[in-house]
Amino acid sequence: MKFEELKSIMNNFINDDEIVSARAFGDGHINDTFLVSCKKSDGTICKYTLQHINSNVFPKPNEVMENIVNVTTFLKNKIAKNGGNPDRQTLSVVFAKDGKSYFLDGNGLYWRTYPYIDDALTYNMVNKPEDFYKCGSAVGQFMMLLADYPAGSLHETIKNFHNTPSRYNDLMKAIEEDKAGRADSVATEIEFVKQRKDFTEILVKASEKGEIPLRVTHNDTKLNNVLFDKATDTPICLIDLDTIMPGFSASDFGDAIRVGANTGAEDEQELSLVGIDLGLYEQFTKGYLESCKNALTKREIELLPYGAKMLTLECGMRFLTDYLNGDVYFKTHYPDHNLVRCRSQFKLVASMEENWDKMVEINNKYSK
Ligand code: ADP
Ligand code: GN1
Ligand code: MG
Repeated sequence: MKFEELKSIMNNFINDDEIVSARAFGDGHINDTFLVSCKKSDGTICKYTLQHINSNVFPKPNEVMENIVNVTTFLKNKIAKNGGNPDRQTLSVVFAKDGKSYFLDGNGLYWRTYPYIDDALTYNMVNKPEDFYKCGSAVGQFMMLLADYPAGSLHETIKNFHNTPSRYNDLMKAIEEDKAGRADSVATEIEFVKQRKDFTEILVKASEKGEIPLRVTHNDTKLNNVLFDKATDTPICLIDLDTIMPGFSASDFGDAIRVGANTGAEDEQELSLVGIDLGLYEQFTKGYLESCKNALTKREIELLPYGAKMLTLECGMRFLTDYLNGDVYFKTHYPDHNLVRCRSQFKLVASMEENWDKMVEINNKYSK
């Protein structure tokens, strides 16, 4: 997008500041993110993250923003009470001049902005094992901070988001419809999923039977949604709050493992590089359980390794579904990108299956 266009959108949020630059940044698969820099009349520079909310993915962006305003307000109060920095340890919504938490432009696009959190960065892969230990604590703490948030007041921003059997059905429908004419070429991947149909039901069935509670969860805890402090390499906060909804602890645990404990990238083409790194799995499990095991039930703790495999399988299924539908959901950078991502996820699932006993052993070690 052109600078002038971004500038005119940003002008709906901020007043006298002079917008000096705007550029696309970030590796998210859903929203369009821009870093906007402004120079105030007194010469100080301030930066904002401007995002176009993907309304194909989030049909009701106003509800997404209502959740985010309420949750971040709640978090800010808690963080301040705990002696933390509420402007840095969670996102802050910048309200538009008309008082709304978003701006709807003439083309029907929804925009929102947050102050850019400076001296921070995100990773697509883990740099140092201890960073992933700290990441485990951050994910556990996030859930703890929201333990007394009124879950019933949250909008479900994407229906059945981590309902894996429902994702399975979406895939079967996509195979049936075969919109992009690609189903024949992915018979191996389809078979891989079909063989694991019963597995897809484990978390949802446990919930239906009342074995595990619904909690307020982030639901998108992959590594690059954790903002790290540049100087200390310590997580500052979880970002990308669009999918905060009632969910399972195992989903937040699992999605973080899916990305952070993979020896390869989410879209690694060389599948021999993809697998579960048990050292990193252990680091995250240790950090996560230290921060929240007292609040989790025995069954929830037991199901954490299942969450790791579930979220990896589910994400692979979602990439495959999108590939079959003609790449309409996730941003892709080349024609087979979704298929490459899917294969990398399935390779990781297979690696988890090979190392299953060790994953369970690690879980047992830190649950005591
Ligand atoms: P998406 O839904 O597309 O993943 P995100 O909200 O995760 O969008 O933002 C994309 C990237 O932009 C993040 O991974 C992070 O690197 C960066 N980012 C987003 N918000 C901020 C912020 N407030 N401060 C600093 N960096 C940010
Ligand atoms: C998307 O927005 P981003 O890139 O952080 C997706 C997640 C997937 C992830 C796969 C709203 O996350 O569910 O796990 O891609 N977000 C949404 O990398 O669908
Ligand atoms: Mg993101």
